[in-house]
Amino acid sequence: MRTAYIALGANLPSWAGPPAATLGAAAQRLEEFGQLAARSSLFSTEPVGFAEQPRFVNAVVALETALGPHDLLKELLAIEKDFGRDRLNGIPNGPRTLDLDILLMDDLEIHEAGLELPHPRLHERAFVLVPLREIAPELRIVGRGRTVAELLQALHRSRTGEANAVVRLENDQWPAAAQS
Ligand code: PH2
Ligand code: MG
Ligand code: MG
Repeated sequence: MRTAYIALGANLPSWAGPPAATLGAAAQRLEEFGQLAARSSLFSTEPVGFAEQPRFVNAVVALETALGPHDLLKELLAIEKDFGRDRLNGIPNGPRTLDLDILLMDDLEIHEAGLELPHPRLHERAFVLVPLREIAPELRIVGRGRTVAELLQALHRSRTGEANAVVRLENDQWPAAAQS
């Protein structure tokens, strides 16, 4: 078994409902491929990379799975598609019904066109690091030699006041639970 940390994000409604509902339904789909060992809270986050779009809802889950990274990626892309993700007409970093990114899988390092592990922009994205810190603050990121908490601290030091950038949401439909 491997542990994959997966980032979930959405800022357009899907057939499942608004972004928070999509994330809930997508997390449920992930359980087809293993066990959800932890899930962060949901966060409302400022769009990064392309400003003129709605705020995102983001979260991170830990999935214990027997799948290898390539098979897991294939399943994530299929789930994105089921929730209406249109990769052909989408703008890079633009609005989407669902984005599922593998952030890390144990200490695997992969550098391929369609799959990079750890995720190459993980350390510069508060919308990833804040939820990831909730469930795995002491997790050391292979290749960066730092823990999630340390990376987030470094990111905060390098940025000026973005008070609104990542805001925790209350949601009864989303059973957030840290790793035990
Ligand atoms: N995803 C992107 C680009 N920008 N911004 C936020 N806040 N959340 C995201 O999930 C996100 C983004 C590309 O995948
Ligand atoms: Mg992404
Ligand atoms: Mg993606």
